[in-house]
Amino acid sequence: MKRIQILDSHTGGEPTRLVIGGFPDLGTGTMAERRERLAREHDAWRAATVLEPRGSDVVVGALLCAPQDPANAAAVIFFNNSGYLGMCGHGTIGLVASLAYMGRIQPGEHRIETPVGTVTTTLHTDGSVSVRNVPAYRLHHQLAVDVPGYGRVVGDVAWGGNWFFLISDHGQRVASDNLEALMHYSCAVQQALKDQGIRGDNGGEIDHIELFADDDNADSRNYVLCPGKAYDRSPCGTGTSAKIACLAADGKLAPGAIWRQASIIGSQFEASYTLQDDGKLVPTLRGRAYMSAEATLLIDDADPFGWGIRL
Ligand code: PYC
Repeated sequence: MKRIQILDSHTGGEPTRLVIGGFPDLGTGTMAERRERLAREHDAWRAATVLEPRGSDVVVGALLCAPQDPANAAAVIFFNNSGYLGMCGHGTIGLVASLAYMGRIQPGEHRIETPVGTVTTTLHTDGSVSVRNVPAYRLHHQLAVDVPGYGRVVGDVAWGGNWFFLISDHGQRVASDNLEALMHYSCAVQQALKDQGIRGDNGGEIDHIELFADDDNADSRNYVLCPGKAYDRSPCGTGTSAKIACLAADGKLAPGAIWRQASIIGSQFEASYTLQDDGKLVPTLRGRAYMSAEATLLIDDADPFGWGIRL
């Protein structure tokens, strides 16, 4: 019997399963190198943790690692049903809440290493968490893609810790009673980007699709398709960062101004940005996670689905 120790939380409805023990040792190196080693040599552990029958398409896994720099609070590798993520905003908020639950951190600032850079988090005394993300930027403005079944779709390509295609003019109803249509549309866009070779910098796959609509209680409501055909229940921290980069590029959001991004289920993140001396835009997101489980996953060697159901 193999055992994996986990803490589950959710951030605005989006689950994070933090692995605190049981995975193979990934050794030393940068978080990008350790993510590569996990993917290449130990991917079965990702699958066992987040796929059915223990997990589901919506669960985002987070492997807690020792930081390279001992001054940092932790290091993390994010993964899901289809592979590995760069950064994850909701997951970082879940990680910080979990570290607090474990008694490993107190309110204050804590730096976390990720495969795409180190982020600075703040655990506030009210339990909410701010994440000063990696720099975000818009790569393409109003890029047209031909989407079979839907025609010409125009959107921005932006980096917020993952690659996003952001669409405002989509003709879809961005509402929680229209999830099937939103999934169909966003998957078609995702596939069209892939088929037409449209990528981010360094060949990065644009694997997140983000649709926007007006919202009565926030500045905007989004629907975010994540890789693996699951939609984000939270407003998506990296997606909100990408949105902030586009708003700033359009001159629609000033440094320090608050942007309230609602998710498709009505949960919210507050976001703003600062400009570094080198001109890079650094988004900060604020949200809250709640602990939902503390458990040990069991993998029985005799179980034909013990390492997850891979279809
Ligand atoms: O919050 O950045 C995020 C995120 C990425 C995928 C799911 N959530």
